[in-house]
Amino acid sequence: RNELTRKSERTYAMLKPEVIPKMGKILSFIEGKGFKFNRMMLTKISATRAAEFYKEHLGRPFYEKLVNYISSGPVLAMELLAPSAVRYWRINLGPTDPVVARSDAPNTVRGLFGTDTTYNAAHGSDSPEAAARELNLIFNNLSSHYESSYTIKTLC
Ligand code: RTP
Ligand code: MG
Repeated sequence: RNELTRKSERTYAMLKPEVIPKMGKILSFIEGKGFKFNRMMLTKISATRAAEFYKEHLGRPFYEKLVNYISSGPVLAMELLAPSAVRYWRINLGPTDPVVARSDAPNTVRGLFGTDTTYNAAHGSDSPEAAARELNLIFNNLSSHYESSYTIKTLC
């Protein structure tokens, strides 16, 4: 009929400290794209955990600034569920630099809510393996709400 059940995927999304005061608008945007909020936690990440989280960037010129920034205030940690969630969330996040996003992909989280390459509103895992690592690191063994199927209402 008009519902399809597809295998879902999980991704790790995180609203960064500078957008916490306007998280409602961003959550509406995410909800409007059809993601399910599977786990969600407003939390502060310690500098040690932030360093572990971003260890792939160790040695890059922006690494320390990034770790300091992410551990400087509350973040909204989210497990999002959707078909092809990793790729779908990266598309909706937009380019790393919000200035680029505003010209190339304006209707994205970074295009709409980001400021610059450091204050770029949100994070998204870049692969299912990265998502699993990041979700474990941030949520430990907190339970998930939904099952791993995802029902899509279609117009056909
Ligand atoms: P993310 O991991 O946060 O979803 O972003 P991304 O894949 O688009 O960007 P990535 O290359 O993984 O970089 C991770 C975060 O580091 C900060 N960054 N600053 N040149 C810079 O100052 C610079 N480059 C990257 C950004 O906050 C980026 O999201
Ligand atoms: Mg990345």
